[in-house]
Amino acid sequence: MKMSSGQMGRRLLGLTVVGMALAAGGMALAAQPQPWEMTLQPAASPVMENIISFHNLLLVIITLITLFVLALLVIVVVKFNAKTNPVPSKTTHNTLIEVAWTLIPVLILVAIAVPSFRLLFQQLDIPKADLTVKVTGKQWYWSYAYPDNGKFEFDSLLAADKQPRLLGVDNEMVVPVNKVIRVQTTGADVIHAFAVPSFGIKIDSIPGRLNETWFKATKVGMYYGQCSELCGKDHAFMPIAVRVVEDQEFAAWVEAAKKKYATNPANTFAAAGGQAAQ
Ligand SMILES: [Cu+2]
Repeated sequence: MKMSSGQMGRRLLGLTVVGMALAAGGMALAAQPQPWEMTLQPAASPVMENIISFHNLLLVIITLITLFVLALLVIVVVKFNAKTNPVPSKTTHNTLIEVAWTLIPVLILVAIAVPSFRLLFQQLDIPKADLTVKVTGKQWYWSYAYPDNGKFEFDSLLAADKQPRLLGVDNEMVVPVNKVIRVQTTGADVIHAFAVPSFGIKIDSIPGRLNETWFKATKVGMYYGQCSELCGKDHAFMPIAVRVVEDQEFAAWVEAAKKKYATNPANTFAAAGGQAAQ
């Protein structure tokens, strides 16, 4: 990604303005791609916070390695070109250097592996869930079922007239703040993938298989994601919109949703008596 210093300055200014707006707006967060965005979307879950700090650590390590290799290349080009060094040395072995260039990269990899595995375990070792939402990827929309809250299910389709463009949907997935949400996902037709960057989740929705992940949203607000597995012609038009709300608001939404979706023809979950049907 190449940017002129002017663009960089504008980007930094934009970030500052966004930061100030977020601070002024309290805890509500609207996480979506921003113009001139360079970094990851802001974190709204413990896993994503750790993904961002791991990413930043790797960025430092890889920058130092790249600068070191660049420095070596410059030294070789300047000091050992045919003009300045007409008679090359015939050296073929140097034990000390060979041991160093084997051991140091190993140590760097071990240093990276420790936080990497810690993060992997945090993602895969699902804590005791407060709420389960079953997400089914379909061509080309998502269905959300709430087996713990009255077993209703509803479809969530792209709403062409809604903002943000290509991310707004008619029926959002709604979850309570600061609760462990277990996401179970499957595909009804082909492979889709359920991904919400701010929660640090991305998991394949595979027909005939139930995949599981989790998130704990730490800030109320709107969060957007997209299907992340090429699934057909409208792959780009099946966004994921998650509204994170306070507990009471969630309870009120559940009551309304039970009535609203009771007669939903897509509500195969309740119709099958709670047995997951596709
Ligand atoms: Cu898809």
